[in-house]
Amino acid sequence: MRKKVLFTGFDPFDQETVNPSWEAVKQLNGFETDQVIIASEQIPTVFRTALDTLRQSIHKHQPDIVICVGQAGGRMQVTPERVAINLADARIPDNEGSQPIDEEIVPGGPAAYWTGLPIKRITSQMKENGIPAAVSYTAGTFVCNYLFYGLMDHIHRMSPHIHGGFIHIPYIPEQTIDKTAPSLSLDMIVKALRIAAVTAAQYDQDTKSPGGALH
Ligand code: PCA
Repeated sequence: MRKKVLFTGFDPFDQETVNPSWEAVKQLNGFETDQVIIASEQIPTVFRTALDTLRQSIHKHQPDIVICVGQAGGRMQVTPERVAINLADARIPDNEGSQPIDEEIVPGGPAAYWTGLPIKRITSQMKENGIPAAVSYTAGTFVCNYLFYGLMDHIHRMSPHIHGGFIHIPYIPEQTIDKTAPSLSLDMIVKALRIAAVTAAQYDQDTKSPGGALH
């Protein structure tokens, strides 16, 4: 059966004029194969509003799979995230000026949630298709981790049939003209996300293959 996949991307933050997560996921809106049909929505880089918008998008699209995507400037690879932690600890203010420090996202909630996506399979499929990719074990403590934790909390409490998770992506080249930082082309990022959607639609379970990090 064809699976409905909801992708989300963020609006630009931290003085950037684009966010590659939104640039990429908006290209996937309406994409269909025998296995998937994709819808995309934009999420504000704002604590609290981000989660409200995500919940509304889930309600609107009734997806089988939710993949939230965010920019991780400085990373060299596409990085499916393994774990979301119950901590908001912002180094910079969000797009509406709030900067939570050492706050629990869900007071009294579990310290962490695991991803619900087959991230090792997704990562190896990306690499087989020539895309630099690696599993990540931290989504940070800013709005991306906040959205990821909120997504997993929503799934655990309200919609356990949904498979959900988070993927961080590098800058795109136009963002690095004046920076010493790695980037990946938008085409490659779009291809990586398409692979993630199809792989998540094919497999509920991950493989048990080596892939951990040494540090
Ligand atoms: N990246 C930020 C928030 C929005 C985005 O695209 C993060 O990694 O938290």
